[in-house]
Amino acid sequence: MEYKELDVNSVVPYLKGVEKIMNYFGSDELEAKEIGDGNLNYVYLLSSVSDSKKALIAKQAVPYLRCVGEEFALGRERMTYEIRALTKFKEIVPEFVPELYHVSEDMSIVVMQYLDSHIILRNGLTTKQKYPNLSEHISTYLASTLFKTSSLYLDSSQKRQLIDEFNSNTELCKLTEDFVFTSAFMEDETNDNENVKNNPHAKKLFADMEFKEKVLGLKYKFMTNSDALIHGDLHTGSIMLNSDETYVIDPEFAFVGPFGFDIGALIANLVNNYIHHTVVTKEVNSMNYILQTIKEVLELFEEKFLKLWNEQKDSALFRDGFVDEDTARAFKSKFLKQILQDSIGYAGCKMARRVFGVAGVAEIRGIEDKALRRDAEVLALEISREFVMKYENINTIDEILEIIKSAG
Ligand code: ADP
Ligand code: SR1
Ligand code: MG
Repeated sequence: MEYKELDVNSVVPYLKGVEKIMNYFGSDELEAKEIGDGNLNYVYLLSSVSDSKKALIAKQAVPYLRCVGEEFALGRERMTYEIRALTKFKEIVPEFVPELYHVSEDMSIVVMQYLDSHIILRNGLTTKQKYPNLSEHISTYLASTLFKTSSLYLDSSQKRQLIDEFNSNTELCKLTEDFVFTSAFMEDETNDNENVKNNPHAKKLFADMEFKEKVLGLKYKFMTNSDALIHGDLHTGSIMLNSDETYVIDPEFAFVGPFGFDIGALIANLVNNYIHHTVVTKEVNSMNYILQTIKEVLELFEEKFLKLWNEQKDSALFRDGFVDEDTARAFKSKFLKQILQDSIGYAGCKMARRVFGVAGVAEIRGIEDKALRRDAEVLALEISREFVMKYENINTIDEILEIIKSAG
């Protein structure tokens, strides 16, 4: 089928032509609403007029970047990678990935389970919600997806096949190279230039060569480390949950990249939320909950990743009997410390890019009071700088928490 950009009217007739969707809705009359709040794509909620509980989500990529407009061309092939990643992650951690009903690379569309009783984690945290299973679920998601797509689990040819399947996601990797590691740290037309103009903090950041040198090192690792299949955009807007269930959506930036990148994205966005509560709501309970979540996620990730590794005898890297137990233990411990350190380096870049770069986060850019917004930005810049300058020397999770708590 030839690609056609859908809208709220044409999405229904298109989906009526898909057998599996029709089996789901039967003869019900359907209605569609566009509910996308992301930066890139269109998301339609398709529901039965007579029974609103019968509903699905259709997400289509358009050949441009939605948050900028049609003048910013962007290949719709990103949906091909989202489909592949959803499918792969569904194999590994089915409980954390929505059910897929229909995918079409030609139409750059995926139709999936409507998460009707789940909300975006960012919004939940901002409104002071607590999620008893979040750390447990997301640490399992991270440990399983990262370990089982790495050379610590796959054999050499499986790993190369995975790279072949994902590593032509060129345009979205380039978006990250540009927007996470570059433009937000220098004068650039895509920045939030209203805020950059006459802003001493922007001037200081753009001139901070020590910081930018470290960012270059992290960007280089991002471009060259092919550790595991990563989600690639695991901020708190890519997690939908309630008190029982957690789902990870939107893996269109997926590619075989560095272990620490998804962990770093999550930590960065949790810290941004912590900053919001510090500056705006002054809700100590929420701040403590976020700190505790960061600690639990990092601790549980290490524990679960190591457990998976200890259960795996042969892989592209390890051959049973190659080293003795003490050597293996020491190697693994050093390896995990490196993942922790890199995660914090990436977290620093990801926090700092949200201050002046394109696509800010609601917790900071959405603060209406200008003075409070400036306070939040300064705090974000302080923590991100500490993360980026110190990441190579971080030894414990407590040191990370100390950086966050002592800022300001
Ligand atoms: P983008 O790729 O443009 O960032 P997302 O995949 O993040 O788009 O989706 C945008 C929004 O659509 C989400 O923030 C969420 O509100 C909604 N959404 C996406 N997938 C689902 C789903 N399966 N169930 C319910 N809502 C969803
Ligand atoms: C202009 S691209 C903006 C951002 O949106 C996505 O969610 C990614 O984080 C990307 O960097
Ligand atoms: Mg997206």
